[in-house]
Amino acid sequence: MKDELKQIEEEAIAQIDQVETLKEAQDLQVAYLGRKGSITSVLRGMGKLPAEERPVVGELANKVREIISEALENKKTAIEAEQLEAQLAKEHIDVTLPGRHVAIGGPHLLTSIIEEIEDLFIGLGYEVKEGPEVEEDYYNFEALNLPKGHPARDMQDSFYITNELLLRTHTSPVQARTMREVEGREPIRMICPGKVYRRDSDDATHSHQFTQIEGLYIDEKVRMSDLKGTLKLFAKHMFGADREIRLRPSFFPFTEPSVEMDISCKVCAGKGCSVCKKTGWIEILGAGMVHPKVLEMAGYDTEKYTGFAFGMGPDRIAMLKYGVDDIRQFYVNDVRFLSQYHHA
Ligand code: 2U9
Repeated sequence: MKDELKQIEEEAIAQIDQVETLKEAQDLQVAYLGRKGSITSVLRGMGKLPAEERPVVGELANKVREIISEALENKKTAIEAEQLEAQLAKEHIDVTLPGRHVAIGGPHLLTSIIEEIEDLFIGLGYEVKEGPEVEEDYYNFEALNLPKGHPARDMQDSFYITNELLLRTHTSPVQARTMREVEGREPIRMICPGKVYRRDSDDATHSHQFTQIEGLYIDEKVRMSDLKGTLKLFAKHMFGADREIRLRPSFFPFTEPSVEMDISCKVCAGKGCSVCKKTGWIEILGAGMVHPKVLEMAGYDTEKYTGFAFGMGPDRIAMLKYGVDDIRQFYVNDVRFLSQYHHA
C-alpha cells in the first residue's frame, strides 16, 4: 500500500508538471484528491491491513495528499499569474493619450439674467412668485383694467385657447392673482419672472414667446420717488454704476401715471450712436404707479394703499448687455451660441 501511495505521488507530480490550464488542474484535483479519487480509494482498503500498520499508512496518505494539494495550488497560482501577465500586456494603457472631453452644460443666458435680477430684488425684500402660462382672460386682462373691447387688447394680439383661456401675454396676471389672494389686506413686494406669448411674426427683434420680469410693490404711502429709487438701483446694478437713468411719460392701462425708463448709452457715452439711435439713451423698461382701478378691483382701500409696478424683458436686457443682435438666438438652442455665456 505504501508503494501504491508513492506511485500515486510520483504520477500526480509528473502530471501536474504538464498542466497548462486551470481546468486541467481542477480535473487532477478531482482525480487524486476528490471523494472518488485515487487516494481515497487507497484509504478505503486500509481495513484489510493489520492494525499496527494502519496509522503508518494513514500518515503517509495524508502526507501524499498534502504534497499533491500543494503542487496543485502552486500550479494554479503560476497559471493565474501568467494569465494576468498576458492580459496586462495585451491591454496596456497609454497614459500619455489626451483625455476625452466631457461637455458640461450651464445655465441659459436668460436664466442667468433672470437669476441676477431675482437676487437683487430678494435682497430688497421682494418675493419671487410664479403663475400659470395658460391663464384666464380675467387675470390677464380684466383685472388689469383691460376690459373686453379695450383698444389695448388689440395692441397685444394673443393666443386664445377658448373664449376665456389664453396663453398669458405678460406676467401681470401673477400679480393680479396675488393681490386677490391677500384680499387687499396686506402689503405686497413681489417679482414674477416667466415666459409670455404674443401673436407676433418672429424676426430679429420679435419672438412669439419671450420672457418678462415684472415687479409689484403695494403698501401704505408708496410714492413715485420710491419707484424711481428702486429703478435707479436696478439700472446701476445690472448695467454699471456709471449709467444714468431718465424717466419719460408713457401710457399703460394698469398704471397711472406711467413711465418708461432709459439708461445712458455706454457705447457713445451720451453723444449718440447706432445702439441708442443717436439719442444717447436706451429704453430698458416700463413702470408706473398702480392704477387705482386695479387696486380697487383686488379689494384694496385706495385711500390707504398705493403701489408701483414695473415690467421688463430679460431678452432685451441680455441683447443690450451682450450685444446679441437676434432674439431668436435665445430659442433655437444652438450650443455654439449658448455656451459663450457659461461662466464657470
Ligand atoms: C399689476 C399692476 C401693474 C406692470 C408693468 C410695464 C409697465 C411694462 C413691458 C416692458 C417690456 C413688458 O417685457 S415688456 O414687453 N412692461 O412696460 N409693466 S408697468 O404693471 C403692473 C403689473 C401688475 C397688478
